[in-house]
Amino acid sequence: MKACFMGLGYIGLPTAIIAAKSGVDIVGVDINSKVVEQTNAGHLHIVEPGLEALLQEVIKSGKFKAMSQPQESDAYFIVVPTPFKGDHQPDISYVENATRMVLPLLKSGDLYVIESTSPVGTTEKMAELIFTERPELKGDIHIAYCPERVLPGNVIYELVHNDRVIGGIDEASTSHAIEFYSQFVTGQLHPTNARTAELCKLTENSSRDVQIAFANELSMICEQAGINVWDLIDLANKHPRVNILQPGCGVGGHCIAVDPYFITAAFPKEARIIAKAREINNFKAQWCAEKVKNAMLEFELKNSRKPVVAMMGLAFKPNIDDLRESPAKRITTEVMQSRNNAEFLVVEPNIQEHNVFKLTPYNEAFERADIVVFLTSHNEFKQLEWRDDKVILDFCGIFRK
Ligand code: SAJ
Repeated sequence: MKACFMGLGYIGLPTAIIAAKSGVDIVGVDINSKVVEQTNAGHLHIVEPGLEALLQEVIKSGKFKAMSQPQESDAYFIVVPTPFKGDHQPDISYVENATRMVLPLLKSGDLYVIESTSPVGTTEKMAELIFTERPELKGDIHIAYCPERVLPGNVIYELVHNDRVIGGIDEASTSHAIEFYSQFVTGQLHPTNARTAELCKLTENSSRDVQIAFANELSMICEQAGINVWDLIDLANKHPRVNILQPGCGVGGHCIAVDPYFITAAFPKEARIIAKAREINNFKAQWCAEKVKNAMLEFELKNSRKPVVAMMGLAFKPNIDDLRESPAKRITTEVMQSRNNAEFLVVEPNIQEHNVFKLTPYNEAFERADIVVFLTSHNEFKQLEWRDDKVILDFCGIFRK
C-alpha cells in the first residue's frame, strides 16, 4: 500500500511517519521546499518529543520520502491548514489546492481523506470538485473525513491510542478509511458520515472553549465579590456531577481559540453560546490587561515612582514554548505599549530568546519587580513563595492552595 500525505506540519508529518512505521509506503508532500529538504535529511521542522528518531528510522527503512509533488498512490490525505480570511471566515483554499494537486493522480479504488479542521460540508464540496473534474471516478473512489485530536507534545502516543471519528460520503468510503487507519490506530475507530465527523471536531474544541469561558466568567464575578475563584471551583467540583475547568488570562493556541469560529461563521443565528464563549475568553485577556494597567497607576500614585513590572509567561499554556495566539503575549504587548516608561521584565522560561521581548530569568524578575503578573502557570513559577511586599496579580492560579 502506498499513501501520499499532503502537508507536513504539526499533524501531517507525525501521522505520515507513524503510518510509514506501520509498513505503509509514504510520500510526504509539502509546498515548502525547505521543509522537504530538512525532512529528507532526518531533521524535524516542528517540536515534538521522540519524533525525530522515528523519522530517521522510517527514512532508513525506505518507507518514507518527502517530496514537493504528490506521487501516484492508493490513498491520499489532506493535512493542510485552514486559516481565516477577513472576519473569521474559514478559508478552505489550501484544502482545495491540495485536492487539485492529487486530482490527476486519482484512479479507481483509491482513498481520499481530509484531516484538516474544516467547515461542515467541505468533504462534500471536495467530492463535487473531484467528480466534476473526473466524472469517470464517480462511485469508484472512496472519500472521507477523519479529524485528529492529538495534544502537541504527546502526539506519538495519542496518534496511536486515541479513538477517532471517521465519516465517509457513503458507507463504502467510511469502511475503506477505517481499514486504512486500523493499520496504526489501536484506539476505537467510530464510523459516521462526513458532515457529522466535520462538526464533531469543531464541537470538541468549542465545548472546551465554552467550559473555559464559564470558568473565566466566574473569575471576574469572584473578583467583584471578593471570593477566591480557585477555592470556589475546587468546592463546586466536589459535587459528583460538576466539573468546572480552570480560569486563566484568556484562551490561546491554534485550535480552541480558532475552531469555534468555523461554527459561528456558518451558523450565526444558531451558534449563540459558542459565539458568546469566544467573546468572554477574548474579553478576559482585555480585563487582565486593564487590571495590570490599574495596578501600575495605583503604584505610581502611592509611591511617586514608576513600578518595575514582571510579566510572567508568554506561552499560550503551561510548560510549552508555543506562543501562537497566546493571550499572555497579547496582554504583555498591550500593557508595555500603554506605559512605555515603566520598566518591564518579561519572562518565558521555555524559550531562550525572542525577537521582540528581552527575556529575564524568572527568579530575577520576581525578586526585582514591584508588580508581578502571572499569566501562564509554568511549573517553575510554582516554586516561588508569596511576598506581601509586592503587588501580585495571579491570573492563572500559581498560588492557589
Ligand atoms: N485553558 C484554560 N483553562 C483550562 C484549560 C485550558 O484557560 O482549564 C486554556 C489554555 O491555557 C490554553 C487554551 O485553553 O490557552 C487551550 O489549551 P488546551 O490544552 O485546552 O488545548 P490545545 O489547543 O493545546 O489542544 C486542543 C485539544 N482539544 C481539546 O482538548 C478539546 C487537543 O485534543 C486537540 O487536538 C487540539 O486542540 C486541536 O488540534 O484541535
